[in-house]
This record gives sequence, C-alpha cells and structure tokens, in this order.
Amino acid sequence: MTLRQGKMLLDEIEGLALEVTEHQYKIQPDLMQRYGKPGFEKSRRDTVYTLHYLAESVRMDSPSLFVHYVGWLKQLLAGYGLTEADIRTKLELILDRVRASEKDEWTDRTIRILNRGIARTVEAGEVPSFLNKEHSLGAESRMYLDALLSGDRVGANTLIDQLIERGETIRDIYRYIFQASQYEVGRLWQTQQISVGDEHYCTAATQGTMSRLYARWLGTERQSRKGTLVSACVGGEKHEIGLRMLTDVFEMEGWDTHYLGTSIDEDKLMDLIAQRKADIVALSATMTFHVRLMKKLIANLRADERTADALIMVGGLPFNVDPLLWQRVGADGYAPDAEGALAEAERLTANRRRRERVRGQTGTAAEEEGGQGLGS
Ligand code: B12
Repeated sequence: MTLRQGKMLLDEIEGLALEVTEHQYKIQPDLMQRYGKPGFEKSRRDTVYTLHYLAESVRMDSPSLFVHYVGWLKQLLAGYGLTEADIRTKLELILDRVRASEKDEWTDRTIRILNRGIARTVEAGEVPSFLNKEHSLGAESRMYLDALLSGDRVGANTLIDQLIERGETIRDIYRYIFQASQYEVGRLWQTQQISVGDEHYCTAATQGTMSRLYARWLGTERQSRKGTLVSACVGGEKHEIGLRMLTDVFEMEGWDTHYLGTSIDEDKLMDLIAQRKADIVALSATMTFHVRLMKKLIANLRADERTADALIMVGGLPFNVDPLLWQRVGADGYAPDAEGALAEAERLTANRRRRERVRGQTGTAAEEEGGQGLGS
C-alpha cells in the first residue's frame, strides 16, 4: 500500500483492510476461536476505520490525530477482551505493507506516524471521568447524568430548573452540565459501561432540555447586533450538539445567528453565507475523517468572491486533539469550546475592523501592505 495522491489510499482501504485482517487471523488463529466469523468481520471493519484515521493523519501531517485514535481504540477494544498486543500486531502488519510497497512522497510520513501509533499501544492513559465534584457544578452534573441514566428525564429537568432558580447561568449549565455529561456519556459508552441505547436516550433528553430552556432566554426583539454568524457541520458529520451550543452562546451574547446543523449541501451553505453576509462562519467536525472535507470547503469559500470575505472558524474533537490543525485546514481561527469561540470571534472581527479603519485612513498604501491573513 501507498498513500499516493490521497485518492489512492481510499481506493485501496477496503482491500488492504481485508488483507491485513486475514493475515492477522492466520498468525493468531486463537482470534477465530475466540470471536468466530462475526469477530473477523468486526476486525476487518475496525481496520477500515484505522486506515481512514491513518490516511487523514498523513494527509494533514498530524501524528497526534492517529496517536489519539490508537489510545481511543485501545480503551474501546479492551472491553471486547482484545489486548495491546493484538492492536500492535495489526499496526505492524500495516507497517510491513507500507514498507513493502513502492516508495512515494507519503511513505516516510506514513511510517513515522504508524510508529508513533505503535508506541502508543504500550503507553498507559485511560480517560478519567469527565465528572468531578471539584469542577464547577461537578456534583450537579453527576446528579443530572445519574437521573438520565436511571431514565428520569423529569428529575433531570427539575434539577436544571432548581439551578436556574438559585442563580446559575444558562451558559454555565451548557458548559458544566450538558457538555460535561455528554463527554461522560461517550466515555461510558466507549468502555461498555452503558449501551448505545442509553447514549441515545441521554443525548435526546439533553437536546430536549436545551430546547426547553429557549423560552427563558431567546428574545423576540432584535436589538443592535454584534455580527452575523452562520454555523454548520461538514460532510456526513452527525455530532451537532456542540455547534448548537456554540451558536446559542453567540445568540445569547447578541449575535445574529444562523445554525444549519448537519447534512447541509455545500452549494446551499455557500449561498446562505453570501445571503446572510456572514461575518463569521463556524464549521464543526468531530470525526477525524471529515477534516479533509473541511479543508476543501474552506478553499471553496475562499475562492468564491461572494464568500471570500467571511472569517472562518473551525472546531470539534480533532481540532482539540491537535491545536495547530486549524491552520492546516486554512481557517482564520479556532477555539476549544463555545466560550473560547465567542472570545476568538470578537478578536477576529475587532482585528478586521481595525485593519479596515487603517485602510480607510491611508488608502491604497495600507491596502498594498495588508495582504491576506485578516485577523489572524
Ligand atoms: C452524542 C454522540 C453521538 C450522537 C450524535 C447526536 C447528535 N445529534 O449530535 C450519534 C449517535 C449520532 C453519534 C454517532 C457516532 N459517534 Co458519537 N458521540 C456522541 C457523544 C457521546 C457526545 C457528543 C456531544 O454531544 N458532545 C458535547 C459537545 C458540547 O461537545 P463538542 O462536540 O466537543 O463541542 C464543543 C467543542 O468541541 C467546540 N466546538 C465544536 N464545534 C465547533 C466549531 C467551532 C467553529 C468552534 C470554534 C468550536 C467548536 O465547542 C463545543 C461547545 O463547547 C461523543 C462523546 C464526546 N466526547 O463528545 C461521542 C463520540 C464523539 N462519538 C464517537 C463515535 C466513535 C461515533 C460513531 C463512529 C459511532 C458508530 N460506531 O457509529 C458515530 C459517527 C457518526 C458520524 N458520522 O458523525 C467517538 C469518537 C471517537 C474518535 N476517536 O473519534 C466519541 C468521542 C465517543 C467515545 N468516547 O468513544 N455520536
């Protein structure tokens, strides 16, 4: 296998995953005894995932994306009785194939990133609980999640009402209760302590609770606005709660917001960004294999004169794993969470206004100096 021209890898992933899985089952015949044919199919599918993560890390030149994935995989597969050695064997089989294939411009980087992943298999690093009573609203977030996990949505809503009555802000409830409990739900699912049904229930209940809170803060009158935000998830991304929270925080802070959620067609997104004259475009990706779509979308936004002026911010899990990734996708800014996003948007727009003022004062001379990189 080689990772030639990006496209080659994706063309070859399915075949390569089958080849590697067959080889692993040959040298570890106990796997068939332990997991049977369904286990083989699951292993093949996991290998497809692994190769997608590897490909994305190589394309973005971001070893930490792959290293993080291997750490995540280790914790996930431990729940199925698979060991570090099983994962290492799989990665070494992929490495053998990369080494055996014709060398091209991606080979050295692929080997380097695979070796980092292999090293990660033997490092410790279980993800601790996201709910900690030392954190702000830590005890309350535990009570909220416990209520949901016992199927008590009404109890969870009552708790939120009580918190608001005692003076907690909706922004803090978003951050310390909803976000923290959603992260914990993910960890519990990954370590097989709760089912996918539990995860769906908690997620739907939290979305319901957020909607219930709108009556408390979403105004009907438009006051003077700080700017216009258009927000959307990219590609086949299904994780949308984080972006929705971010959009709500902007709206609470006086921005005019247009939240488009998931599955928005790229042309329609570009039309809308142009129509709404967006000051900031916020793009979200959680799954690493959507990062390259983000890069492509940003290039298209820059190339279209209707949208070229919008300041683009990105965020989501891969950007939190590799805090320099935002630059590689060509964005103007990034933040790890909703509150940080607001501060970054205000910084970017203030910088732009300052530059425009300078340009207005000095005319073409400043224009010539100004160059690209608005606000960064
Ligand atoms: C709920 C959930 C789902 C739901 C999503 C429903 C929905 N309507 O959103 C469903 C069931 C669809 C789902 C599916 C999957 N999921 Co899921 N999911 C989650 C879970 C538990 C919570 C997500 C969430 O609500 N987070 C809370 C929000 C508030 O946090 P956030 O997204 O990080 O957003 C904040 C910041 O990142 C930032 N931010 C976000 N966007 C932006 C944008 C900009 C511009 C800026 C500046 C900042 C910013 O600000 C936000 C607010 O503070 C996470 C766990 C986790 N750690 O997030 C797993 C998780 C993300 N899922 C995971 C997985 C594996 C999957 C699936 C592959 C499972 C499967 N086998 O099918 C699929 C993939 C689907 C897809 N193609 O997108 C893994 C990913 C692991 C990895 N290594 O990549 C996680 C981490 C779970 C885990 N611990 O294993 N999932």
